[in-house]
Amino acid sequence: MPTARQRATVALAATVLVSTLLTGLPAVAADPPYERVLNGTFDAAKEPWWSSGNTPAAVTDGRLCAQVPAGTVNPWDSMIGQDDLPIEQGQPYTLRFDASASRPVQFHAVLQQAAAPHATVLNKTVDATTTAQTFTFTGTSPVTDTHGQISFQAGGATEPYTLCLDNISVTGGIVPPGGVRDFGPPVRVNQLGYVADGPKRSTYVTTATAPLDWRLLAAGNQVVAGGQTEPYGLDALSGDTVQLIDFGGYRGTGTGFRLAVGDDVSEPFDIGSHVYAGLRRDALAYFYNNRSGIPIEAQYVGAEYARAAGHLGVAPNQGDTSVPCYPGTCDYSLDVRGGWYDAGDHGKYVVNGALAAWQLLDLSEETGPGVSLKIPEAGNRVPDVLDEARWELEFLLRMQAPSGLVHHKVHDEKWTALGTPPAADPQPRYLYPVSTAATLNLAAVGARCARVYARWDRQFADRCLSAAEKAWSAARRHPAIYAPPGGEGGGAYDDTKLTDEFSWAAAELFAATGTASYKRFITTSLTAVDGFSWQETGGLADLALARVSWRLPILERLRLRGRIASVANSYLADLRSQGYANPYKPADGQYVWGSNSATANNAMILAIAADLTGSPAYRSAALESLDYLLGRNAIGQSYVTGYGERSSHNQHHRFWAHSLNPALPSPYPGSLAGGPNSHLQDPVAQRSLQGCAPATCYLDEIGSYSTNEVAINWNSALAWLTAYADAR
Ligand code: G3I
Ligand code: 9MR
Ligand code: CA
Repeated sequence: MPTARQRATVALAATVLVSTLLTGLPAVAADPPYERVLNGTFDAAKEPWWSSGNTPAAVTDGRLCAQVPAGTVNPWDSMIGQDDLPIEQGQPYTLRFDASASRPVQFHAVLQQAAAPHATVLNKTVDATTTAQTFTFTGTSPVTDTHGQISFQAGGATEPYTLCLDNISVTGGIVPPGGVRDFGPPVRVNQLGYVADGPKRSTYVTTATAPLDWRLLAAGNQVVAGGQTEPYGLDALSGDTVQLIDFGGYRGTGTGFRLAVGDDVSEPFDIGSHVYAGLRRDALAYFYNNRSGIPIEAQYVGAEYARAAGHLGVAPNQGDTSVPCYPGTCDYSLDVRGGWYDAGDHGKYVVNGALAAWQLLDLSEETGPGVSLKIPEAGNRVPDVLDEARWELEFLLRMQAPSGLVHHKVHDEKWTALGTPPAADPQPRYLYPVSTAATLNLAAVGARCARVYARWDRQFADRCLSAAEKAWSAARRHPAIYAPPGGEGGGAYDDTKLTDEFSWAAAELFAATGTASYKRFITTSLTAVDGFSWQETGGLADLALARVSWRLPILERLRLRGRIASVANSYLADLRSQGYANPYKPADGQYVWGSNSATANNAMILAIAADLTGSPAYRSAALESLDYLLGRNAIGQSYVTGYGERSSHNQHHRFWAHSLNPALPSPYPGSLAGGPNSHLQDPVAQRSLQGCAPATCYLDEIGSYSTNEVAINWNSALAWLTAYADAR
């Protein structure tokens, strides 16, 4: 995990800024000169510095040292560099660095456009000796480009040598890091729309402290309702001073409404009973689009999104049809075809896959058969949402070794480049070792599968149950096999606390079978602070029991309902106490990776509490949570592709990489971005979001995987919530 060392990088660059994270105040950029490189001091990590494949580089004694090979021709045949430095036309830049080499050598220091025509700010010859010296060069940029590149070009050597660099700095330019951000109109609304009989609120960013008049405008601009704003004050997590607008008294429906305060006018939105009808389908279409091992056909998704099947062994793919264990970990191969790609990458990870499949199974219990989808299985008499979940379940079953233990994940040896469609991935793929967490995830989702599928396909339900029971016994015999360390080419999904996984699996097995002996392993319950996630599954035990409360004695049933209601109360309070209503309010004031899924999952808990208690306040809060995801937030961003005027459309994805390659499509409509992440865990976020207020730490850029990736467990949460919002 990159967290610790990347935090160090952040801390370093943050010295030029007044950090919101520390002061709680909105970010204020210091005056120029601005530092343009990241991690120029190599205190811990190498990233985001890179080097040519023939020039291995590593951090040694706090410097970056590279092994420059002999026998290359051009200076750029052996490089060390960093990308995405912004350069501005007519602005002077100063490059400063320390360099030494294992023998006296010459190399080039270059600041230029990364891509053709490579317009150059400076290109200087450096005479390095065995003693470190400081070099300073200046130049003026002939162009404006956000993709400037600093490189040290050492090609053309006749003998190999070691080149060490440190304290690299590039200063210049007048645009503050990250540029000037545009958050759209200060009247923030749900840019998709409001459910006719649901809550209708908006947040207005203003320094005014007294109530103001608001107007609701219909499509033709006529005022159809009006009232007074309610002063709120400083919203801590955004740094905004806001007022609230409640237009719930308006009973009309239609499209193209806008809210206005003075001259400030919101983005347009609808009001209707079925504003989520389209999104609930698209949120589920995410899964077909991300299937592995099957062609994605134009008849279901349109020509633009059609693509060849990935990882069936057709060149250049190596195929998931017979994947060997990671060298030295076991001596067999498994057929682990199918399933969904996890996210923007081509990995398939059992813990996350199980959670996402579980959420679709739970959705089928929440709303019944649900809507029909454009998938090959449509019309087979099984609800389409279950067909989709089964695509993943079949893969999860394949990940089980004969011992009953389950492999943690399958992924590429190295990360492929963005813009690589699944079928073009040439990397070797490996099966990574078994883990107790993956095993328990299969036990849990397998048990849920057995219960849900019982009325649709008895045979499949039986397969699910026997795999689940086998997994459970294997996990009992091997309770502490932890996920292997991250490594290259795939996510870690690491977890060293498994009491929650044992408890969830036991609850699902009890729910499926009624076998009392599982009950003593149910040791966790839902808590507001943990909610649930791929890593923290303790709360899912209660959500499992809630589906079969008839199996519990009356007293236990009442307690269960009380626990879920008390968590819902807490989320309700969190939602009401924020300027931008949101049931996610992290206690430490920091947004996590995938924060949008925390919002959606907490909203799901509110919805389940509404089901259990009949309390309309919980349903309202669940619906109001969608406002946050769809634009009523600190940056006026709809985080769902294709829904809202200002919607995310550059998410991190290897096939939906239109922003890098115009021949590839943008993300499919209905794709949820990960959302604000305080920890700035990628170089793009580190460069552009220094000092961001937690709720604003988001960039709709393809490179920002820590704020702007898509993922199966995030879209499953959106699918669940939008289906709920549409069904009631
Ligand atoms: O558990 C700690 C918590 O105790 C702490 O308070 C909090 C704040 O620091 O951090 C929590 O851990 C976080 C963890 O997710 C669980 O939420 C880590 O900081 C955070 O780095 C970690 O992020 C995960 C990320 O991978 C990096 O491992 C995301 O949840 C996860 O969604 C993401 O998943 C990636 C896959 O690795 C690869 N495929 C794409 C996918 C989506 O981006
Ligand atoms: O693309 C990867 C994304 O799916 C992951 O969530 C992320 C963190 O594990 O890593 C991304 O891959 C990047 C890698 O970590 C570092 N080199 C650049 C990769 C992005 O293209
Ligand atoms: Ca856990």
